[in-house]
Amino acid sequence: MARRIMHIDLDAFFVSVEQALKPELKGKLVVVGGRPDKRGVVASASYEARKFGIHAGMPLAAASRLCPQAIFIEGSFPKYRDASHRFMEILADFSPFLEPVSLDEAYLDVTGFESIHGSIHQMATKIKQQIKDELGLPASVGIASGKVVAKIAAELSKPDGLLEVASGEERSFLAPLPVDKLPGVGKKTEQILRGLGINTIGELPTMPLDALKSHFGAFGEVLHRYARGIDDRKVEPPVAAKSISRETTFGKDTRDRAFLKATLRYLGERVGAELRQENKQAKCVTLKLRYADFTTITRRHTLSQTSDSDQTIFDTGIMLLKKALSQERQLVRLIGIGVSNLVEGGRQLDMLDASAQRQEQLNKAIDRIRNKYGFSAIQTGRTLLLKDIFPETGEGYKLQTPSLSR
Ligand code: DCP
Ligand code: CA
Repeated sequence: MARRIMHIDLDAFFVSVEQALKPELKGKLVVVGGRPDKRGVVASASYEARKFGIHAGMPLAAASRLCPQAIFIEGSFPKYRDASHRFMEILADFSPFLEPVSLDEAYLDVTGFESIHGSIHQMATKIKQQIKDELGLPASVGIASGKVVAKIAAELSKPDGLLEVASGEERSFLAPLPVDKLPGVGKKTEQILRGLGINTIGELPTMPLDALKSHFGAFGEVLHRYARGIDDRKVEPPVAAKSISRETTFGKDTRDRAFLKATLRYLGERVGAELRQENKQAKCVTLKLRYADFTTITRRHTLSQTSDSDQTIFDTGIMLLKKALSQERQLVRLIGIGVSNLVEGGRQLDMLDASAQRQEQLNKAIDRIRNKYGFSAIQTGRTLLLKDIFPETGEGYKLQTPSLSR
């Protein structure tokens, strides 16, 4: 039986979340990313604003020149993360075969689900309706026998769209589209293909496979397959993390111990929070350092007892840091800390002494507040030093890489 794969992508995600919270913004020229007089780029633009040529990644100043009357919003990551969680929960109610791709995008394998919903098309309509009813957000859905075609169908249907490509129609559906619609085809690949006289996806398979391979290596073979609408990749639910880590590169190389420790504390707390959120305990702590000359070292320590406490992660990190710095005189360019050899579940409370219990209660209370108000709501002693370095919430949206991956 042909597979039925859905690709669901929220429209103008950050903007739509702002509009759901403030309905007076609906239908307006809205840009999320920051004030136009600030540095920085557009994260998301409403479809109305896109008509003026505004798009994600464009400097805010340029966006404001194109459309001075647009409403510019700073945005706040915890709201988007919350909406993303609830979006994924709705999808998970429809099928257990769910693969989140980024905050606002996921694949769902719904093969064989026709009978429950009448048809896959009707199922998609229900999914869209539920996202609208519960979150107030518009979504677009593509349905096809594989991921590539489903994703492209969703994109073409935007905004608030629904497009199903019947089994057997994949190749003719793709044929008239420009080659850069295929995943992995960026500006460079597109240019080479154009040089070879290939502009549409339909023209791609007319090239001999060997010729494609000679230009693009293994990717040439993938392109040849995708262009014919063939994509057997499975929808893969996320596997539990094998390790959790956080790292940061400094704006300026440093040997300042207090600063290095404060950074380590901040990163260690992020690792600890995620560890507890996943209800895991770690057996190993790893420190990573990159020096000014780009030499990178990792130092690992095995704990005598598994732990999920910030203090243990931090203390171990500091011990490894002291040792490493005593062996190397160079300035430090990057610091990171991670945990590995993870095991399920919390410890038995009776195994803990009183102070460890207090520590555990404190960690849990901190996690609760952070979950509610965002990561920077609480900063313990040493990380206060970092306020100047991470003036934002400390969350990833400033990094412009919306992703659930670690
Ligand atoms: N994002 C970002 N910076 C970028 C691209 C995206 O911060 N350069 C954030 C804001 C987007 C969200 O990720 O709202 C989702 O990215 P999409 O590419 O899916 O874009 P949108 O959802 O905004 O619009 P579309 O309707 O085209 O999916
Ligand atoms: Ca989107």
